[in-house]
Amino acid sequence: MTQDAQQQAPQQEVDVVVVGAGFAGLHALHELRGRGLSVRVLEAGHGVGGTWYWNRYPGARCDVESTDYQFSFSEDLVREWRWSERYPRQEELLRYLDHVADRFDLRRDISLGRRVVSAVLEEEDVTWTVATEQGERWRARWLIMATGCLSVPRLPMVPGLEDFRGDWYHTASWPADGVDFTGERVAVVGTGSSGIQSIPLIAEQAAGLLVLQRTANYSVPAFDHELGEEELERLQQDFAARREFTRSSALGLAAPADPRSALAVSEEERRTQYETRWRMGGLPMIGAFADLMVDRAANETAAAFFRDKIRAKVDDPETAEKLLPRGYPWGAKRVCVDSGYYETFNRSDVTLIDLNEQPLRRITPRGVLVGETEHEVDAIVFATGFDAMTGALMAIDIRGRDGRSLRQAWSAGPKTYLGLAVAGFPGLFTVTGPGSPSVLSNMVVSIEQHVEWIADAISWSRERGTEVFEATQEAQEAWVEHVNAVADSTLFTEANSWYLGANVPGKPRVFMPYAGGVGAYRQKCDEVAAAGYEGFRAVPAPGAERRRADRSAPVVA
Ligand code: N01
Repeated sequence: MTQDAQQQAPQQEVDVVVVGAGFAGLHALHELRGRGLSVRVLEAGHGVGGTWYWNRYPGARCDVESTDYQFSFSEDLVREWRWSERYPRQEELLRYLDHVADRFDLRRDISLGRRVVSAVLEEEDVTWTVATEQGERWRARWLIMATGCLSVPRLPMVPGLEDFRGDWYHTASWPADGVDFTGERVAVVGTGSSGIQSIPLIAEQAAGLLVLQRTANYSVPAFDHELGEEELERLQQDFAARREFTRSSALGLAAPADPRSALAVSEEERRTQYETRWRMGGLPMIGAFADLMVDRAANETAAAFFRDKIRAKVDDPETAEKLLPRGYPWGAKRVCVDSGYYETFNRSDVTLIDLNEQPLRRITPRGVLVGETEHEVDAIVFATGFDAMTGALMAIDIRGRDGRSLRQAWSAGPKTYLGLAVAGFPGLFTVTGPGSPSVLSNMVVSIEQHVEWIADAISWSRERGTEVFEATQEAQEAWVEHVNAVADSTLFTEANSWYLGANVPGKPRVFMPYAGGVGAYRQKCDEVAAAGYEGFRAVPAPGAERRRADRSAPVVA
């Protein structure tokens, strides 16, 4: 639809427009509706679920344990939902989110298949007009961008894809009815979390698999298992205490981080600690010692442990050497969690190609040209990641004060106050935005904290008759400086990761998430609220008094 046609489209009015119906959007709708606000959720997908709606590739599952990766806002929901495995599969997460949408009668306020293309502030009465590609326009005082951090898939800039005669897929926009690779020769490009999860399963099905690796990653085994009745019962009973713990933890995970330095213990003790954490499976490895992400020597002890593990798992020493991560600190790229990834390279029908030795030059009609060799394949899977954290926001033409766009405001990298608000964009909030712990944390814990904080802020503002508030430039500058200072004190900035936007050509190199920890961040947000939303200024919104008088009694969902 053209911009002119969009401007002509009839307008509907609500208190809040929420963009996205994943974990964040669903929770925002439930929370705000419960406070008596009218809400419309606009979702591009044809179902709810966000990341779990799109990422249907084989082996897709969460690397946070199921009991910790669920909503806590309803004790009944926690009691009712029976997780089947330690790490939830995509199908189960999607079923869970569908259940949440039904259980809390959320669907009546969600419009599916609506891609938001613009959000324009009308400064005079401080309202947002949000337009969809499908031709609707919604007006709202408040705009909540629950657009996800990893929701804009990236294809590599390799020539020739349009000539490829086989089928190709991106892990993050996988066909809903699945793909059958039986009898096919398949190439997977990319060895981040999505590649590492899908490669073992694709290898099992395909007639042959080529793995095209540019950067080897550190991966820890999941040691996944089905949850028996007894274990599930115990986890459910412990849920409240676990969640309380995660809220003040560094990463939003239930496994306590060890406060010791990796360098303060003997080699034997260190080895025992790594071995214990390794056997716990999954992300608790990150908390093995306190200084792994701030001290290069400490970090190297973890890297060496991983190298030994990889060598022990892979039969062919040459392949094992290629799989060893090099040139960046352990953990500076997202640590992956796998089930049988390294072991897959012991199969005779799986070949690892190191693109550092020979580059991927082009896609040909019959396959991939690596160096001077053409490898014929029937299908290509791109596990090549996302335009992370800012991609979904930049894809929308968001215009704040003086018609200034978010793209302009963030041309040198994202700038936010607390990862929640942007100066010059009154009434707009981002959930798990840049400048908040976000992708460095258990997303559900961070999403809940953000949604509840935003809902409190909106309630507070409405009670005072201001209706809208806006981050000040000074508060934003100070927060950005703090976020950068914390990042600079870590090893995160030493890898070319998507945390820094390094995977997207031309994207400003800025470390986007806040590395100060979930607990410390929550405390800061709470202090800001307790001080009357320090760093925000009230924006008088004409019509606020009238609108409040018109409002019907709160609806309790
Ligand atoms: O994406 P990635 P992802 N030629 O960006 C390679 C979350 N997640 O979808 O590192 C060749 O990590 C690229 O190589 P390099 C999780 O937060 C979670 O796997 O740029 N290769 C890299 O190997 C995760 O971190 C879960 O050198 C190219 C890969 O593609 C995030 O999503 C599961 C290339 C991309 O890896 C993103 O993970 C899945 C090119 N031109 C995802 N361009 C769980 O919960 C890129 N690559 C478990």
